[in-house]
Amino acid sequence: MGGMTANEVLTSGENNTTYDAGFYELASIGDYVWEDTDGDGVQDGTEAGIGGVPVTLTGTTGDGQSLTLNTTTAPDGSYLFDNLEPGTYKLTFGALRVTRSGADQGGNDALDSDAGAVA
Ligand SMILES: [Ca+2]
Ligand SMILES: [Ca+2]
Ligand SMILES: [Ca+2]
Repeated sequence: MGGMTANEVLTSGENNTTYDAGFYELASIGDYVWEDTDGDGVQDGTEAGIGGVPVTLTGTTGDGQSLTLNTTTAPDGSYLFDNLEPGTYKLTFGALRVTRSGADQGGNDALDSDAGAVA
């Protein structure tokens, strides 16, 4: 996506160095809710995803706009919020009638659980 300024009149000898253009790429966050059958907080090979779990993203874009988005996990447990402006966001996972695993176990962020207590 390009951009365009308003007309700027330049007069004789003027040196205007204030015309800059900022760009950013959209971001995404996800991606998985699973049944941690051994309760160790780490996705193990035999542990399956949980579909139909409500997931809410709340936060503030980099330019200060509040944002709330809702989705539910797919049958394989996956979810994704994409096309996000850079910003600060948190995720809330719907309550299930099961116990939440401990967060940040095992040292591999691609495989660990990141959900702590609901504030
Ligand atoms: Ca596990
Ligand atoms: Ca983590
Ligand atoms: Ca993780």
